[in-house]
Amino acid sequence: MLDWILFFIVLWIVVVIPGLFVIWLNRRYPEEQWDWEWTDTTEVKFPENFLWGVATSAHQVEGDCTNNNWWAWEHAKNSRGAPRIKTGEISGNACEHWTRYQKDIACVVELGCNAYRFSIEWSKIEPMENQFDQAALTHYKTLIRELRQQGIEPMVTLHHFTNPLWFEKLGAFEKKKNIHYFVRFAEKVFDELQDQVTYWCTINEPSVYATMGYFRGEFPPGKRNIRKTGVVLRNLLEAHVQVYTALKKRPGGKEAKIGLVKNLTQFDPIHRNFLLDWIVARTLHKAFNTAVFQFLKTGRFRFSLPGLNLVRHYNGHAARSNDFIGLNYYSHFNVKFSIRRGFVFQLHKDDVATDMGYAMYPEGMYRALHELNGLGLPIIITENGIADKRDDRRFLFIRTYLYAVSRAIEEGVDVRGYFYWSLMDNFEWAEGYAMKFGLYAVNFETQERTLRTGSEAYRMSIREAAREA
Ligand code: IFM
Repeated sequence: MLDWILFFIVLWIVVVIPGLFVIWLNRRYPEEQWDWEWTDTTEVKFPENFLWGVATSAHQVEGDCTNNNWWAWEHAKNSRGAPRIKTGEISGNACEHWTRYQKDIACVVELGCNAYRFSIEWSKIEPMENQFDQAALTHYKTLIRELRQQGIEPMVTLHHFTNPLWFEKLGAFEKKKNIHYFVRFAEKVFDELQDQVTYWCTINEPSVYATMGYFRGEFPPGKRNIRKTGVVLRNLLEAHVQVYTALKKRPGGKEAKIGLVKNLTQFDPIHRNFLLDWIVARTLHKAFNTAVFQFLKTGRFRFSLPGLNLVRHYNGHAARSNDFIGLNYYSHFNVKFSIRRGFVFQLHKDDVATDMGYAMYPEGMYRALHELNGLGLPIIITENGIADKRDDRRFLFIRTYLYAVSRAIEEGVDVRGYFYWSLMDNFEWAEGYAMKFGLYAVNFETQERTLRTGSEAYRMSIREAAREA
């Protein structure tokens, strides 16, 4: 008798309860898959006054960013003597956007866009601690004036992955006590530009900065420490709240629209009937995505792994620290539990891969928008794009992703704008120049820009949306 009772207890613990849990997980987190053969991607509708933009960041396009942590990283070698950038390249002159910005604005106009997102290079504005370079500030003022003259709305990012060398040497965002340096820089830039700029992104992709620099070690400072990853993420979020609060108090603060830019990556289990794959997928989703959304919603930050509470934090102002939320959406990973490595990513056999290795999955954009809608904030898609050297997927990418955005809007999600990444090919961080994200191809010998065939989809979509509105 006792044997039977034991047998049933074990059966419940090992089979029935996990089985019921897996059924619940499947219902709660479906992996949306649309039938694209029967989908008319031209059936789209966008609100009036929608921001149609393209995005870049300073280090990736300007050239000569010699005074920041990335420049140092590009010139360093790893412990095996290999270059830090996979291709062995350095950012160097990049797209020479610093001097060629007028021609680049002409490209933005040619696309039919009404907005341009770019970042301010902190190391050029504040090359030494508390020494500000007025000429560099004037450069950005001129860029903004030119944009406005062409009817293009500027959107400024204050932090896009790079730190001045002096800040990096102080420990950058590893240390909470360093946050005030970033707040001071943000205030300085805001005071100079606020009369010409409405849209401000505080920090670009905090989870990517923390994960790539402190967990995977592929971005500077190349560390691999899970607790530190959580600490850096916490400090970046805290820096966002402090910058928001400080800017709101300054002249022009009330009128400005200030938000954090969050990259949302979708994680789904490879085997939807296998609990361990589910645990891996949900854990990654929580650490990479939900931890940030929870903080922005409730002020409570909790960075944890199953059975391991790594970092906790609370800031009561966090829930009121965004006028909009920026969404960068690129990727979808199917994950599988691995005894040796914890988890591995895997593409489905039917997936169309981008050159970055991850799959094209427009349904993921739709899911991301619905998830973000829970924050109750206007959403601006601050980045979305494809690395496609052969230019044989870009057209489809643009059409299907815009369809997904339109479908979410139709269902009530408050999306105010879409910025394609990127205006032109540029320095793709650890991947060097190999990844071609540009609507314009760049010949790095001659600096000539050429509109790619697939990019026509974006021009067409903007034109059609204007006709409909
Ligand atoms: O190039 C990057 C950008 O700097 C941040 N978001 C993702 C892009 C493509 O990987």
